[in-house]
Amino acid sequence: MSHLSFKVVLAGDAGVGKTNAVYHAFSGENKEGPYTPTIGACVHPLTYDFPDTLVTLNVWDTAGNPAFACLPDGYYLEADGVIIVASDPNLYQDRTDRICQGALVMVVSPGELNDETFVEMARSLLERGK
Ligand SMILES: Nc1nc2c(ncn2[C@@H]2O[C@H](COP(=O)(O)OP(=O)(O)OP(=O)(O)O)[C@@H](O)[C@H]2O)c(=O)[nH]1
Ligand SMILES: [Mg+2]
Repeated sequence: MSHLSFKVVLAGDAGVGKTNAVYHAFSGENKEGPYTPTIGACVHPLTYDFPDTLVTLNVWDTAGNPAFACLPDGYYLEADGVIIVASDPNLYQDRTDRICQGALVMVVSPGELNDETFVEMARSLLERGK
């Protein structure tokens, strides 16, 4: 059994449900309590068991509120994948093109980010890494 790890940046607008989705993917449960904006970024490992290979996504859940994301470019360094959840993905796409040109990019509409998004990213990175 081999084990691959990838850095995935989760980027997008404030309040679109990025942190809630990571919490659900990690625990299988909905996050309770009030909305708490992410400050900077929180890294969460999500591990998926594919045939012969464990894939860990180290998900960098970034702040959507610009007031809490004063160094956003640095978060994208060395990213293998970027998930963009935004009404206008261009801002995040431009940054991806500038900082981590080779990253695999998935654009998701607000409200459509779910467990399957992360599984699909893990599968795609695994396929690409072979
Ligand atoms: N009470 C309140 N709820 C909000 C606000 N903005 C978003 N929400 C709700 O909070 C939930 C999403 O929260 P998160 O998953 O933490 O959102 P996020 O994308 O991680 O947001 P950031 O960390 O700020 O980028 C959704 O259910 C929203 O409806 C707000 O300003 N006030
Ligand atoms: Mg958040």
